[in-house]
Amino acid sequence: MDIPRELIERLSQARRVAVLTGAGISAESGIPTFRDALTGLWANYDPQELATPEGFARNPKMVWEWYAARRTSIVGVRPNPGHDALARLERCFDTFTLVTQNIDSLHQRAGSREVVELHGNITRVKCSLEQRVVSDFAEGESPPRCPCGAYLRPDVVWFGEMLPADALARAEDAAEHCDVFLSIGTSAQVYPAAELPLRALSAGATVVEINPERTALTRHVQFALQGLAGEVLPLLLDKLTAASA
Ligand code: BV8
Repeated sequence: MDIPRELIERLSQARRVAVLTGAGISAESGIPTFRDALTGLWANYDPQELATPEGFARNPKMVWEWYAARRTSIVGVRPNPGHDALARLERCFDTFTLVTQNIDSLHQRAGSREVVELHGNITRVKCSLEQRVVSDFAEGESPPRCPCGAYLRPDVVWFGEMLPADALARAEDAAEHCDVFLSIGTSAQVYPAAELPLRALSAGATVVEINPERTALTRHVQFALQGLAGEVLPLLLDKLTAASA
C-alpha cells in the first residue's frame, strides 16, 4: 500500500481534520465488526432486531445478556496500531475531532483526548425509564433494575433512537468545517453517521476512506486507501511526520 504524495501534501497544509471511525478500526483488536458480532446464541438474530428498544422490550433478558457478553469480550482487548496512530495524529493539527460509531472505548484507551461517541458506550449502563447513567448496580437479575424499579439497559444508541444531540452537533460541525475528513473502518450504511463524510464533501473538504473493501462512500471520495487501518494509519503518520520534518 502506498500513500499518494498529493494526500500527504494536502494533510501537511491542513489545519482542521475530522475523523469518523466504525467497527473496522477495532477489528484488528479482535472485536468482531457489528454485523458479525452475532455469534453463538444470537447467530439467528438480526442485530437490527436486538439493538432496538422493541427488541429490548420484547426480550430484555436476551438483549441484556448479549451486551453483557460483548462487554466481557472487550475486557482483555487492547487498542491496535490504528487507534495508536490516530491518538498521535491528533497532535499534528490545530483541530482534530475524532468521531466514533464504536462503543468499545478503545480510542480513549489509546490516548485520544477528544472522542465524540455518536452511539454511546457499552461500558456504561443507564436506567431505561429515567435515562440517567447508573454506575453501581447489583448483578443477579438479568437485566438488573434501577433503584426506581425500571430495568437497566446499556448506554448505547439503538436503531430507531435519536443520537445524543450534543455529540451529533459536534460531529456535524467538525465535518462542515474541516480541511480533510478521514472515514475509517465503516461500511457507511448507518445514518446519520454515514452522512458526515458527505457533509464534509459538500463543504469542500478532501475526503479520504480507509477500508480494505469498497463501500457506498468509496465512489464519492478523493482518496480511497484500500487497506487495514492498523497498517495504513501508521504509514500515513510516518509519511506526514517525514514531510513536516
Ligand atoms: C436515527 C450501537 C432518528 C448499538 C449502533 C433509511 C435511511 C436512513 C436511515 C434509516 C433508514 N432506515 C432506518 C434508518 C435509521 C437507522 C439506520 O441508519 N439504519 C440503517 C441500517 C439503514 N439509524 C438509526 O436508527 C439511528 N437513529 O436515525 O434516529 C430516527 C429515529 C426513528 C426512525 C428513523 C430515524 C441510530 C443508529 C445507531 C444504531 N446503533 N450501534 C450496538 O453497537 O449494539 S449502529 C452499529 O452499526 C455501529 O455503531 C455502527 O454504527 C453500525 C455498524 O457500522 P460500521 O461501524 O460501519 O460496522 P460494519 O460492520 O457495518 O462495517 C465495518 C467496516 O469495516 C466494513 O466496511 C469493513 O470492510 C471494514 N473493515 C474491516 N476490517 C477493517 C476494516 N476497515 C479498516 N481496517 C480494518 N482492519
